Amino acid sequence: MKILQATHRAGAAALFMLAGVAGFAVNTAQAQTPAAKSKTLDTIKARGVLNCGVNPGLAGFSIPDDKGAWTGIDVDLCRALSAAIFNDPTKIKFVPLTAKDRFTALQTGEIDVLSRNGTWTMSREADLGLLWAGVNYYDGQGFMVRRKLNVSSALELSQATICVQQGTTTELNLADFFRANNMKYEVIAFATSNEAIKAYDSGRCDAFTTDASGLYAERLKLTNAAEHVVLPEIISKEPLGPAVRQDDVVWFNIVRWAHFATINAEELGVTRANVDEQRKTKNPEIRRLLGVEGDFGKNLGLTQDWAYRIIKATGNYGEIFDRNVGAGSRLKIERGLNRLWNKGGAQYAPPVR
Ligand SMILES: N[C@@H](CCC(=O)N[C@@H](CS)C(=O)NCC(=O)O)C(=O)O
Repeated sequence: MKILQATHRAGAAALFMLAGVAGFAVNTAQAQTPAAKSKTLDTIKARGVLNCGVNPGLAGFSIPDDKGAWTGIDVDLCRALSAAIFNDPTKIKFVPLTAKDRFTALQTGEIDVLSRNGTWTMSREADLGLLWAGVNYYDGQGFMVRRKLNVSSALELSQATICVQQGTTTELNLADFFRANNMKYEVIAFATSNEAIKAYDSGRCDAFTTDASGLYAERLKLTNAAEHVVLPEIISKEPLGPAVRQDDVVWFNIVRWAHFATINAEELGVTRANVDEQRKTKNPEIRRLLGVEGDFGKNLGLTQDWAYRIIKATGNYGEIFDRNVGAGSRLKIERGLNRLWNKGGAQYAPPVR
């Protein structure tokens, strides 16, 4: 009898605990239901513009034309955000920032997002209190030299003078590479890329080093691009993407899903030209992405058609890449690692569901 009672009591306790757990689960689910608040999003909406930190002038990434109209892969990330928030890709104040000043501008709240060919590194998140919302360009560092130097590998650059930009991962990788290979070098570091490339062009340095995408872009500024060659070595990983502060996880999610929307659109064959037509599709994945079914934007403080707005404004990731840095641009960079995951590349987005 005693044993029975004890068992009974234990059973009741177990039941009670189970109920407690179930109750807790229900409560948490309910607590998550109301639309999450983003202070950053509220501020942007009240201000009427997105403050977007960009590179002052890097072809393919962010560059103003003579009328002050900005284009580039990093600019398009901001256009996507502006489209999702305001249903208008032009509600943006572009804030040009040097490599050295960019993180302070984000930390102090001068900008809402930093979309400036910034490499995602551990210390930039852990020490600077930032978060990378994604990778819109997988890159790596390379070298450019004068053809007449007759050098075919970066390993032949011992004793060379190298032009580089301050406040970049480029400076650090350069030091690592020469140390690891027991080579000596002289570095001349500049505050801006313009100064660095000009110094290289004028012959002050034997080599110029930066992200490979930057080599393609900066080459366009040289007096005679044909006199220069890019060496085969890629000495680092440079996952470039937009960064935000750590104080607003909902805003972080908005930036990250704006980028993912463009990747998912490419994977699903949704383009700027066919996005209206695609709203009528039976494909459930496309219907969810475009907000025909479900309301996935709501809990981020966005509308049901948030991703439709993005694709309508910027096109999918493949279109963004081609137009700015790929085949349809002056840079003509191959997709390489930036192909979709199912086409042999590294670009991958989780599903909208
Ligand atoms: N990805 C690297 C380098 C970024 C960087 O600033 N690169 C230079 C060289 S291409 C640049 O964009 N300069 C343009 C400018 O400051 O005008 C980093 O995040 O540190």
